[in-house]
Amino acid sequence: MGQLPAHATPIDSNATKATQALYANLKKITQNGIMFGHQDDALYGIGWKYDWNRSDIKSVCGDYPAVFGWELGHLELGHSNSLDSVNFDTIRSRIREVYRRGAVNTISCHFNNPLGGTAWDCKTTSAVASILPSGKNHAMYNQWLNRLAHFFLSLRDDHGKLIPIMFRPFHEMTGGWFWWGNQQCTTKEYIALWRYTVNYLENKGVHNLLYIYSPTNVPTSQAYFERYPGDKYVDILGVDIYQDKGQNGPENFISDTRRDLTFMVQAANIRHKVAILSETGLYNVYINDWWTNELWKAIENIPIAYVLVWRNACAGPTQFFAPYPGQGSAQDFQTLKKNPKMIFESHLPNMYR
Ligand code: BMA
Repeated sequence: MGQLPAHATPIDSNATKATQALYANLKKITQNGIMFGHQDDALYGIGWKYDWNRSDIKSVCGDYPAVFGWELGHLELGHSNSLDSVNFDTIRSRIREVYRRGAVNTISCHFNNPLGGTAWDCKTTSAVASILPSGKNHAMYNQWLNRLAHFFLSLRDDHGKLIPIMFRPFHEMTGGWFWWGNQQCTTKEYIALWRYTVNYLENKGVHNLLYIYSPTNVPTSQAYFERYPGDKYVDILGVDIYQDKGQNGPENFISDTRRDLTFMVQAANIRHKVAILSETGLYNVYINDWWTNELWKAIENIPIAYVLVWRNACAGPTQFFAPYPGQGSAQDFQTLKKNPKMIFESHLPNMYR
């Protein structure tokens, strides 16, 4: 442990001042409570799309989330729209708006399979190897990263300063449903891909990122850290755990989440990192008191910086993880909002100083 810094500093020694401040403040905020986050909150919701300043969360409880999630899948291909059909210029301008208001941004990437197909295309076990330095698609991967770097470097505030982003690539790697999953590549390949990606972006001058490692529901700390790229390559320890009707029913959801977050917080304290619940939710929130009776019970008294629920899709099959006006769990969400330990945008201290 001798080489670890005495306090939380980003892995990127050239991280911008605002990025360093965000990191220290993520650690600090755990003393006050847990920030609430929502994926694609500022882009669309149930029955609307791209309305400026609109948010299903705000419509229900009067305040914006403190953390806003965004998705960049298909940016790697050079497309102008994401895999969820959102224009990347729109995403950029909304990120700026969120930053202007003082809230925090996090980005995920469902990159297409470099051997063909979507992120969920898992037929091959050579996709990761194909983009590593000796792989046949290596040059193409560099091109993907160039596009990503270009986007990150275009995220600037009104004074031209870079906007800090919590970046969450290659998530849920302890599952087998993405081409970077544990059935699709070896641990060695996964770690090589992660480290290559971090080094490449840093070398391209991208210094506004905090990197999130986010496995999915795992039984032990050992399983959690199986594919960990190392303390020099990860800033934030996350985990993705959803509630569902099967194995992850209410009891298991609460106990599994508490189990994982508890060992993650312990590890984060020892390693001078930050712990979060990077993705959670109950598909279409069909339990009306899910917020206070299940989500809150899964995180209560555990010092994580934030919890983020997945998106409220405005197109395609009904898919939502946050309430909207009139939705069955909206009232219970208002109760959660009153919990002084849940932090929404208007309660945030300055996160960038
Ligand atoms: C998934 C689903 C998909 C979506 C993807 C990326 O979990 O919500 O519909 O395309 O995330 O946002």
